[in-house]
Order: sequence, then C-alpha cells, then structure tokens
Amino acid sequence: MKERLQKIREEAIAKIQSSDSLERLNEIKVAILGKKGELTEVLKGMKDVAAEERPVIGQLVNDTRAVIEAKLEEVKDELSRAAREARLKSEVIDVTLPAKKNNVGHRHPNTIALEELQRIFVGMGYEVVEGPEVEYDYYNFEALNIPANHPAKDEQDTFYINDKIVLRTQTSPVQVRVMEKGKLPIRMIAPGRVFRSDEVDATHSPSFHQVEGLVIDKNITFADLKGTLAQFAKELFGENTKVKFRPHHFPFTEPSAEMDVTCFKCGGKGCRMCKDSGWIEILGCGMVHPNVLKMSKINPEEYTGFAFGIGLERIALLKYEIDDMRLLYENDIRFLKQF
Ligand code: 2U9
Repeated sequence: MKERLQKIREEAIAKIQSSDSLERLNEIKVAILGKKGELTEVLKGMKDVAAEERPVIGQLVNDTRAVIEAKLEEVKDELSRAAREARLKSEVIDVTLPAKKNNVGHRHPNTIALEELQRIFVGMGYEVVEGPEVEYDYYNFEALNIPANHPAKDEQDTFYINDKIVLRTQTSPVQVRVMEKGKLPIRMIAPGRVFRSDEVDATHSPSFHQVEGLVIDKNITFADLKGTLAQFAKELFGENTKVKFRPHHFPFTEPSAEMDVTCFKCGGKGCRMCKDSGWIEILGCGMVHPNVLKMSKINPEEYTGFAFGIGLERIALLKYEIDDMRLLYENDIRFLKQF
C-alpha cells in the first residue's frame, strides 16, 4: 500500500509539473483526486487494510493528498500568471498612436435653410405645426377654395391615391386642420414635404419642401403681411434687403402677391444671380380668402388673416448659390460636405 501511494505521489507530481495548460491540470486533478481518481480508489481499498495499520495508512493517504493538492495549486498559480502575462502582452495598447478620426456628419442644405426659417418665425412668435403627407382632397383643395373643376387642380398635376386621397401638393392642409379646431388667433408655420407630378430638371422635382405661414386675428391687414415679410427678408438676407410686391393670383388668397427681394449678391445693381434685374422672387402671399375662412367656420367679418408660401429648396439654392436642384437629392458626399 505504501509503495502504491509513493508511486501515485511521484507520478502525480511529475504529471503536474509537466502540465502546460490549466485544462490539462484540471484533467490530472480529476484523474487522481476525482470520484474515480487513483487516490480515491486507494481510500476505497482501506477496508482491506489490517485494523492496526489503518491509522498509519490513513495518515499517509491524507499526506499524499495534501502534497498533490499543494502541487496542483502551485502549478495552477504559475500557469494562471503566465496566461495573464501573455494576454497583457498581446493586448498591449500604444497610447502614443494618433487617435482615429471620427467622421461626424452634418446638416443638409435643406435642413440648414429650414432651421434658419424656423428660427426667424419662432422668434416672431409663430408656432411650428406639421401634418400628414397623404391628405384628403378636401383639405388639399376644396377647403382652400379650389373646387373640383378648378384648373389649379390640373395645373398642380397631383399624385392621386384614389379620388378622395392625394399626396399633398402644398402644406396648406395643415393650416386648414388648425383653423378647423377653432382656436384663435393663429400664428403658425407649416414646414414639410409636398408632391407634384413634375418632370425632374434643374428647378423641379416631384417631391420638394415648403414652409407656409398663416396668421389669423382681428384687424389683420395687408400692412401686417408687408411688415412681417419685410422683416423676414432682412433677417434671412441681411439688414439692407428691400422687398417689393407684385400682384398675383392664388385661389386661397385675395388679394394675392409675389414678393421679390433686392439681390443679396449685387445689392440690386444687377448681376448673373438676379439675371440683371436687381430683384429675386422669393415667395407667394396674400390675404386669406373669405371663402377659406368661412369653410373652416371662421367669420370673415370678425377675423382676417394673411398667408404665405415659401419653396424651401429655392431658398437653399439661392442662399448657397447652387445652380441645380438635383444636387440636393443625389446624396453625393462631395457636394454635401461643402455646407
Ligand atoms: C390657408 C390659406 C392660404 C398659402 C400660400 C402661396 C401663397 C404660394 C408657393 C410658394 C412657392 C408654392 O412652393 S411653391 O411653389 N406658395 O405662393 N402659398 S399663399 O396660402 C394659404 C395657406 C393656407 C388656410
């Protein structure tokens, strides 16, 4: 028995010492000390040992076990330390290397223009309201004094979903929805995407963006419209900007006008930008048509209002001197990086 224990001990120590991984070490441990391990088998054989020898052999088994466990622990520590050192070496970070450049994106010219317009109108106390892009024919046309047989419906070349639902051709339906709620006065802008069945070219796209405005209160006159839009033009194009209004026609406003600003490139002298006229057309506007007020249950004898419509892309193209609208939609990084 003693010889057997001696043999187990020597072989175990040799195996443990030559072990080169924690996994191998664990296998050795199981093979010697596990349930069916060599040393455990010896313990099971104790019943065959003569009673007087049992304490001595028992002590010897315990000593053997202690020695093997100590050796296992010692080699386990060594192997763990070596593994940690190897890992630290392989994961070394050179803190002196230059940092990787972070590619931060930036705003699209349309977004820059929109945020600028919103800043100006919010500064004047306007609320920003959004609405659906898929709209009822009623909100897009009828409530805006554009009846079923009106030529504007054809002119606008609308995308129809069915005979009652369209892709909105203007953001005016958002204003109608606000008017319908009946909470007055109203001072709002409605920015958003609109759709018209246009062929793509340098100045047209089947999907573009508008910012429309609406003010309704008692005693609102054309003077309020002029004052507001003249101030808007100064904030957008510079303090020296002058405005002029040319008569126009829209079904939803009466009287209606188009507003020009003095060319911000040449100051009004005439240049390529303003096609030598000194003026640049910027928006359409007018006093809200009494029919439009009536249809949304607002009494035109008590309340009046003005409205305007701005093409967002037009502002972005002008401000950043971009000569082709298509550039705004092509997502070419080389173009977008410039703003
Ligand atoms: C309500 C009543 C009236 C909105 C208006 C315009 C004039 C206008 C164009 C600008 C460039 C369309 O994108 S564009 O081609 N819009 O000229 N829009 S007045 O009038 C309204 C809106 C809502 C209830």
